[in-house]
Amino acid sequence: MPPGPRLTADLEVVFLTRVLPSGTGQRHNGEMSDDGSAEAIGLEAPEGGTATPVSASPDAPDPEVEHRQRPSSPAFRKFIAADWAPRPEELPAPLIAAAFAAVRRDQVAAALPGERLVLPAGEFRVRSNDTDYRFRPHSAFAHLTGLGTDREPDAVLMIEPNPAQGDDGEPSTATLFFRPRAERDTEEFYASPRYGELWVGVRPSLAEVAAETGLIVRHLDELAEAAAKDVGSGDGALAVRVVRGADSSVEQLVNAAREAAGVSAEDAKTADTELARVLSELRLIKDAYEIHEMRRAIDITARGFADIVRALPAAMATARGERVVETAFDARARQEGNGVGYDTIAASGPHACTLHWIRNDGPVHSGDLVLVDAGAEVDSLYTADVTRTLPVNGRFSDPQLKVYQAVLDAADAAFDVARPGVKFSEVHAAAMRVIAQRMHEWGLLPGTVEESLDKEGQFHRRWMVHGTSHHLGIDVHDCAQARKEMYLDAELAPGMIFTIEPGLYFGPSDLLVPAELRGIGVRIEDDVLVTEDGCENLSGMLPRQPVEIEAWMASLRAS
Ligand SMILES: [Mn+2]
Repeated sequence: MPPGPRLTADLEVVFLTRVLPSGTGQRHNGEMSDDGSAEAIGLEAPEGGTATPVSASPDAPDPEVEHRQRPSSPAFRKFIAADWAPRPEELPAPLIAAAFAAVRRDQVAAALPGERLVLPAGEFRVRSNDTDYRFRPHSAFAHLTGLGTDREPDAVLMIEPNPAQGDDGEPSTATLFFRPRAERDTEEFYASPRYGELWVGVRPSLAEVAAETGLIVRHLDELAEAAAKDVGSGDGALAVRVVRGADSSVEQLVNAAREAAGVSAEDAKTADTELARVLSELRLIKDAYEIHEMRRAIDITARGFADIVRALPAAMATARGERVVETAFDARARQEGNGVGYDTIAASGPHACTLHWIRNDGPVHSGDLVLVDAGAEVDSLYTADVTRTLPVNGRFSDPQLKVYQAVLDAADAAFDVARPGVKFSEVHAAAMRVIAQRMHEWGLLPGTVEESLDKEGQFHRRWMVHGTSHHLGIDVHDCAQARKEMYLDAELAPGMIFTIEPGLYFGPSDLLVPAELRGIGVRIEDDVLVTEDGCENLSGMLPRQPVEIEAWMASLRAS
């Protein structure tokens, strides 16, 4: 997906995120059509629907209480607790990620020595009323524990100085606090929709998670005391930092301990920001496990794009064809991975000019291009991020080809410079030079190429407001808290993985561009691994050249 506002702000492009006001450029959008009127679907509009105030009565019954229908008699509780087979005694094997996570924890502890670092997995987020979103752990937590998929809600990783340090002990120790499964004689077992075994399945025991992660494990109930112990800023006291934004109750716990120790809110915030930076910069260079997982995510993604091509006839045959495209990919991502790493952009026709078009409710017409920006996330939570812009009927028209080739040339220019020692920002600059040249050749720029490339110009960016590249990994926009000197101004190094994703977007109402180009949006996005002497296009198995795309689409449709 296109880099978000944070990075583009660094690129000194401040006129982002909505290129088009809501509602423009959606000529195919089915909403608000005559057929959707109340009369057309046989409904009569209610009268006077604007003036009836509805106020909540203070005496209204609590629906949470009123609607519960779970049995709770002592006889029932005794009955449901009995006659279950014993738990398996065998412990699970260590996670492959566990050894890599241990090395990463040592790196974090070395960067902030002698401190307590608190990393929440996160809490359930409410989708509506009593229904939660599917749980995904915070990326820093996943990175430093090796736990992925939906593990473990409410858990907290704590890294702190080892009390045995000096007696040949490790300098730091890491403890995982989490909520182990409750036994069958508890109310949780049968009555808790969030944690109960009969609701969400058997959750792990302390011993099982210890075996998987190699971490010291403790019950979540012990967290509050452990997090606050010896916190302070004076001699012999311990500084503590917390990852913010993951779990408000853990944040409150840490903040209360710091406040009691006389740490100002401002100093606490500064300390936490620095922790976020350290954790973000730790992920700039991927280790062997991470590269392996990225390859898996990209392989699944490539298969998902083939599924999309096969689904295009079905997409053309229905009113909301973009949904057919989206769900074809979604099926592959869910079946082979954890899901999509971000909401798929399935943008047909002029919708391609809306950078984050994720409503995906438009039609897919023969003769249009469909821009699909999608990435599968594997169970370890590493995600691909790939975009292909495909001719719906299998053949590019001349105007489409003209735009596509310009974007491809920009991408190739970026690939040509991507190697160790080159600055991250130079990859973007290489792509932007091509875009500016083409816009000049097409007579769209108010001045010369150099005037447009100048910081005070940037006129070509009207048609590509997003950046060319972002780091990619366990977050789709990975390492986003890294300092500028470690990101945009840093030299590329082996093990970095980032996107190259130039685009051109000629909005349907853009009066500056020739009519034949209006409504055409193209992005080509690949995932790139920096090697010792250059770079590898990890998503290169998906065709990029127009003739290759046409041949690939034809072969998929023939099979
Ligand atoms: Mn991207």
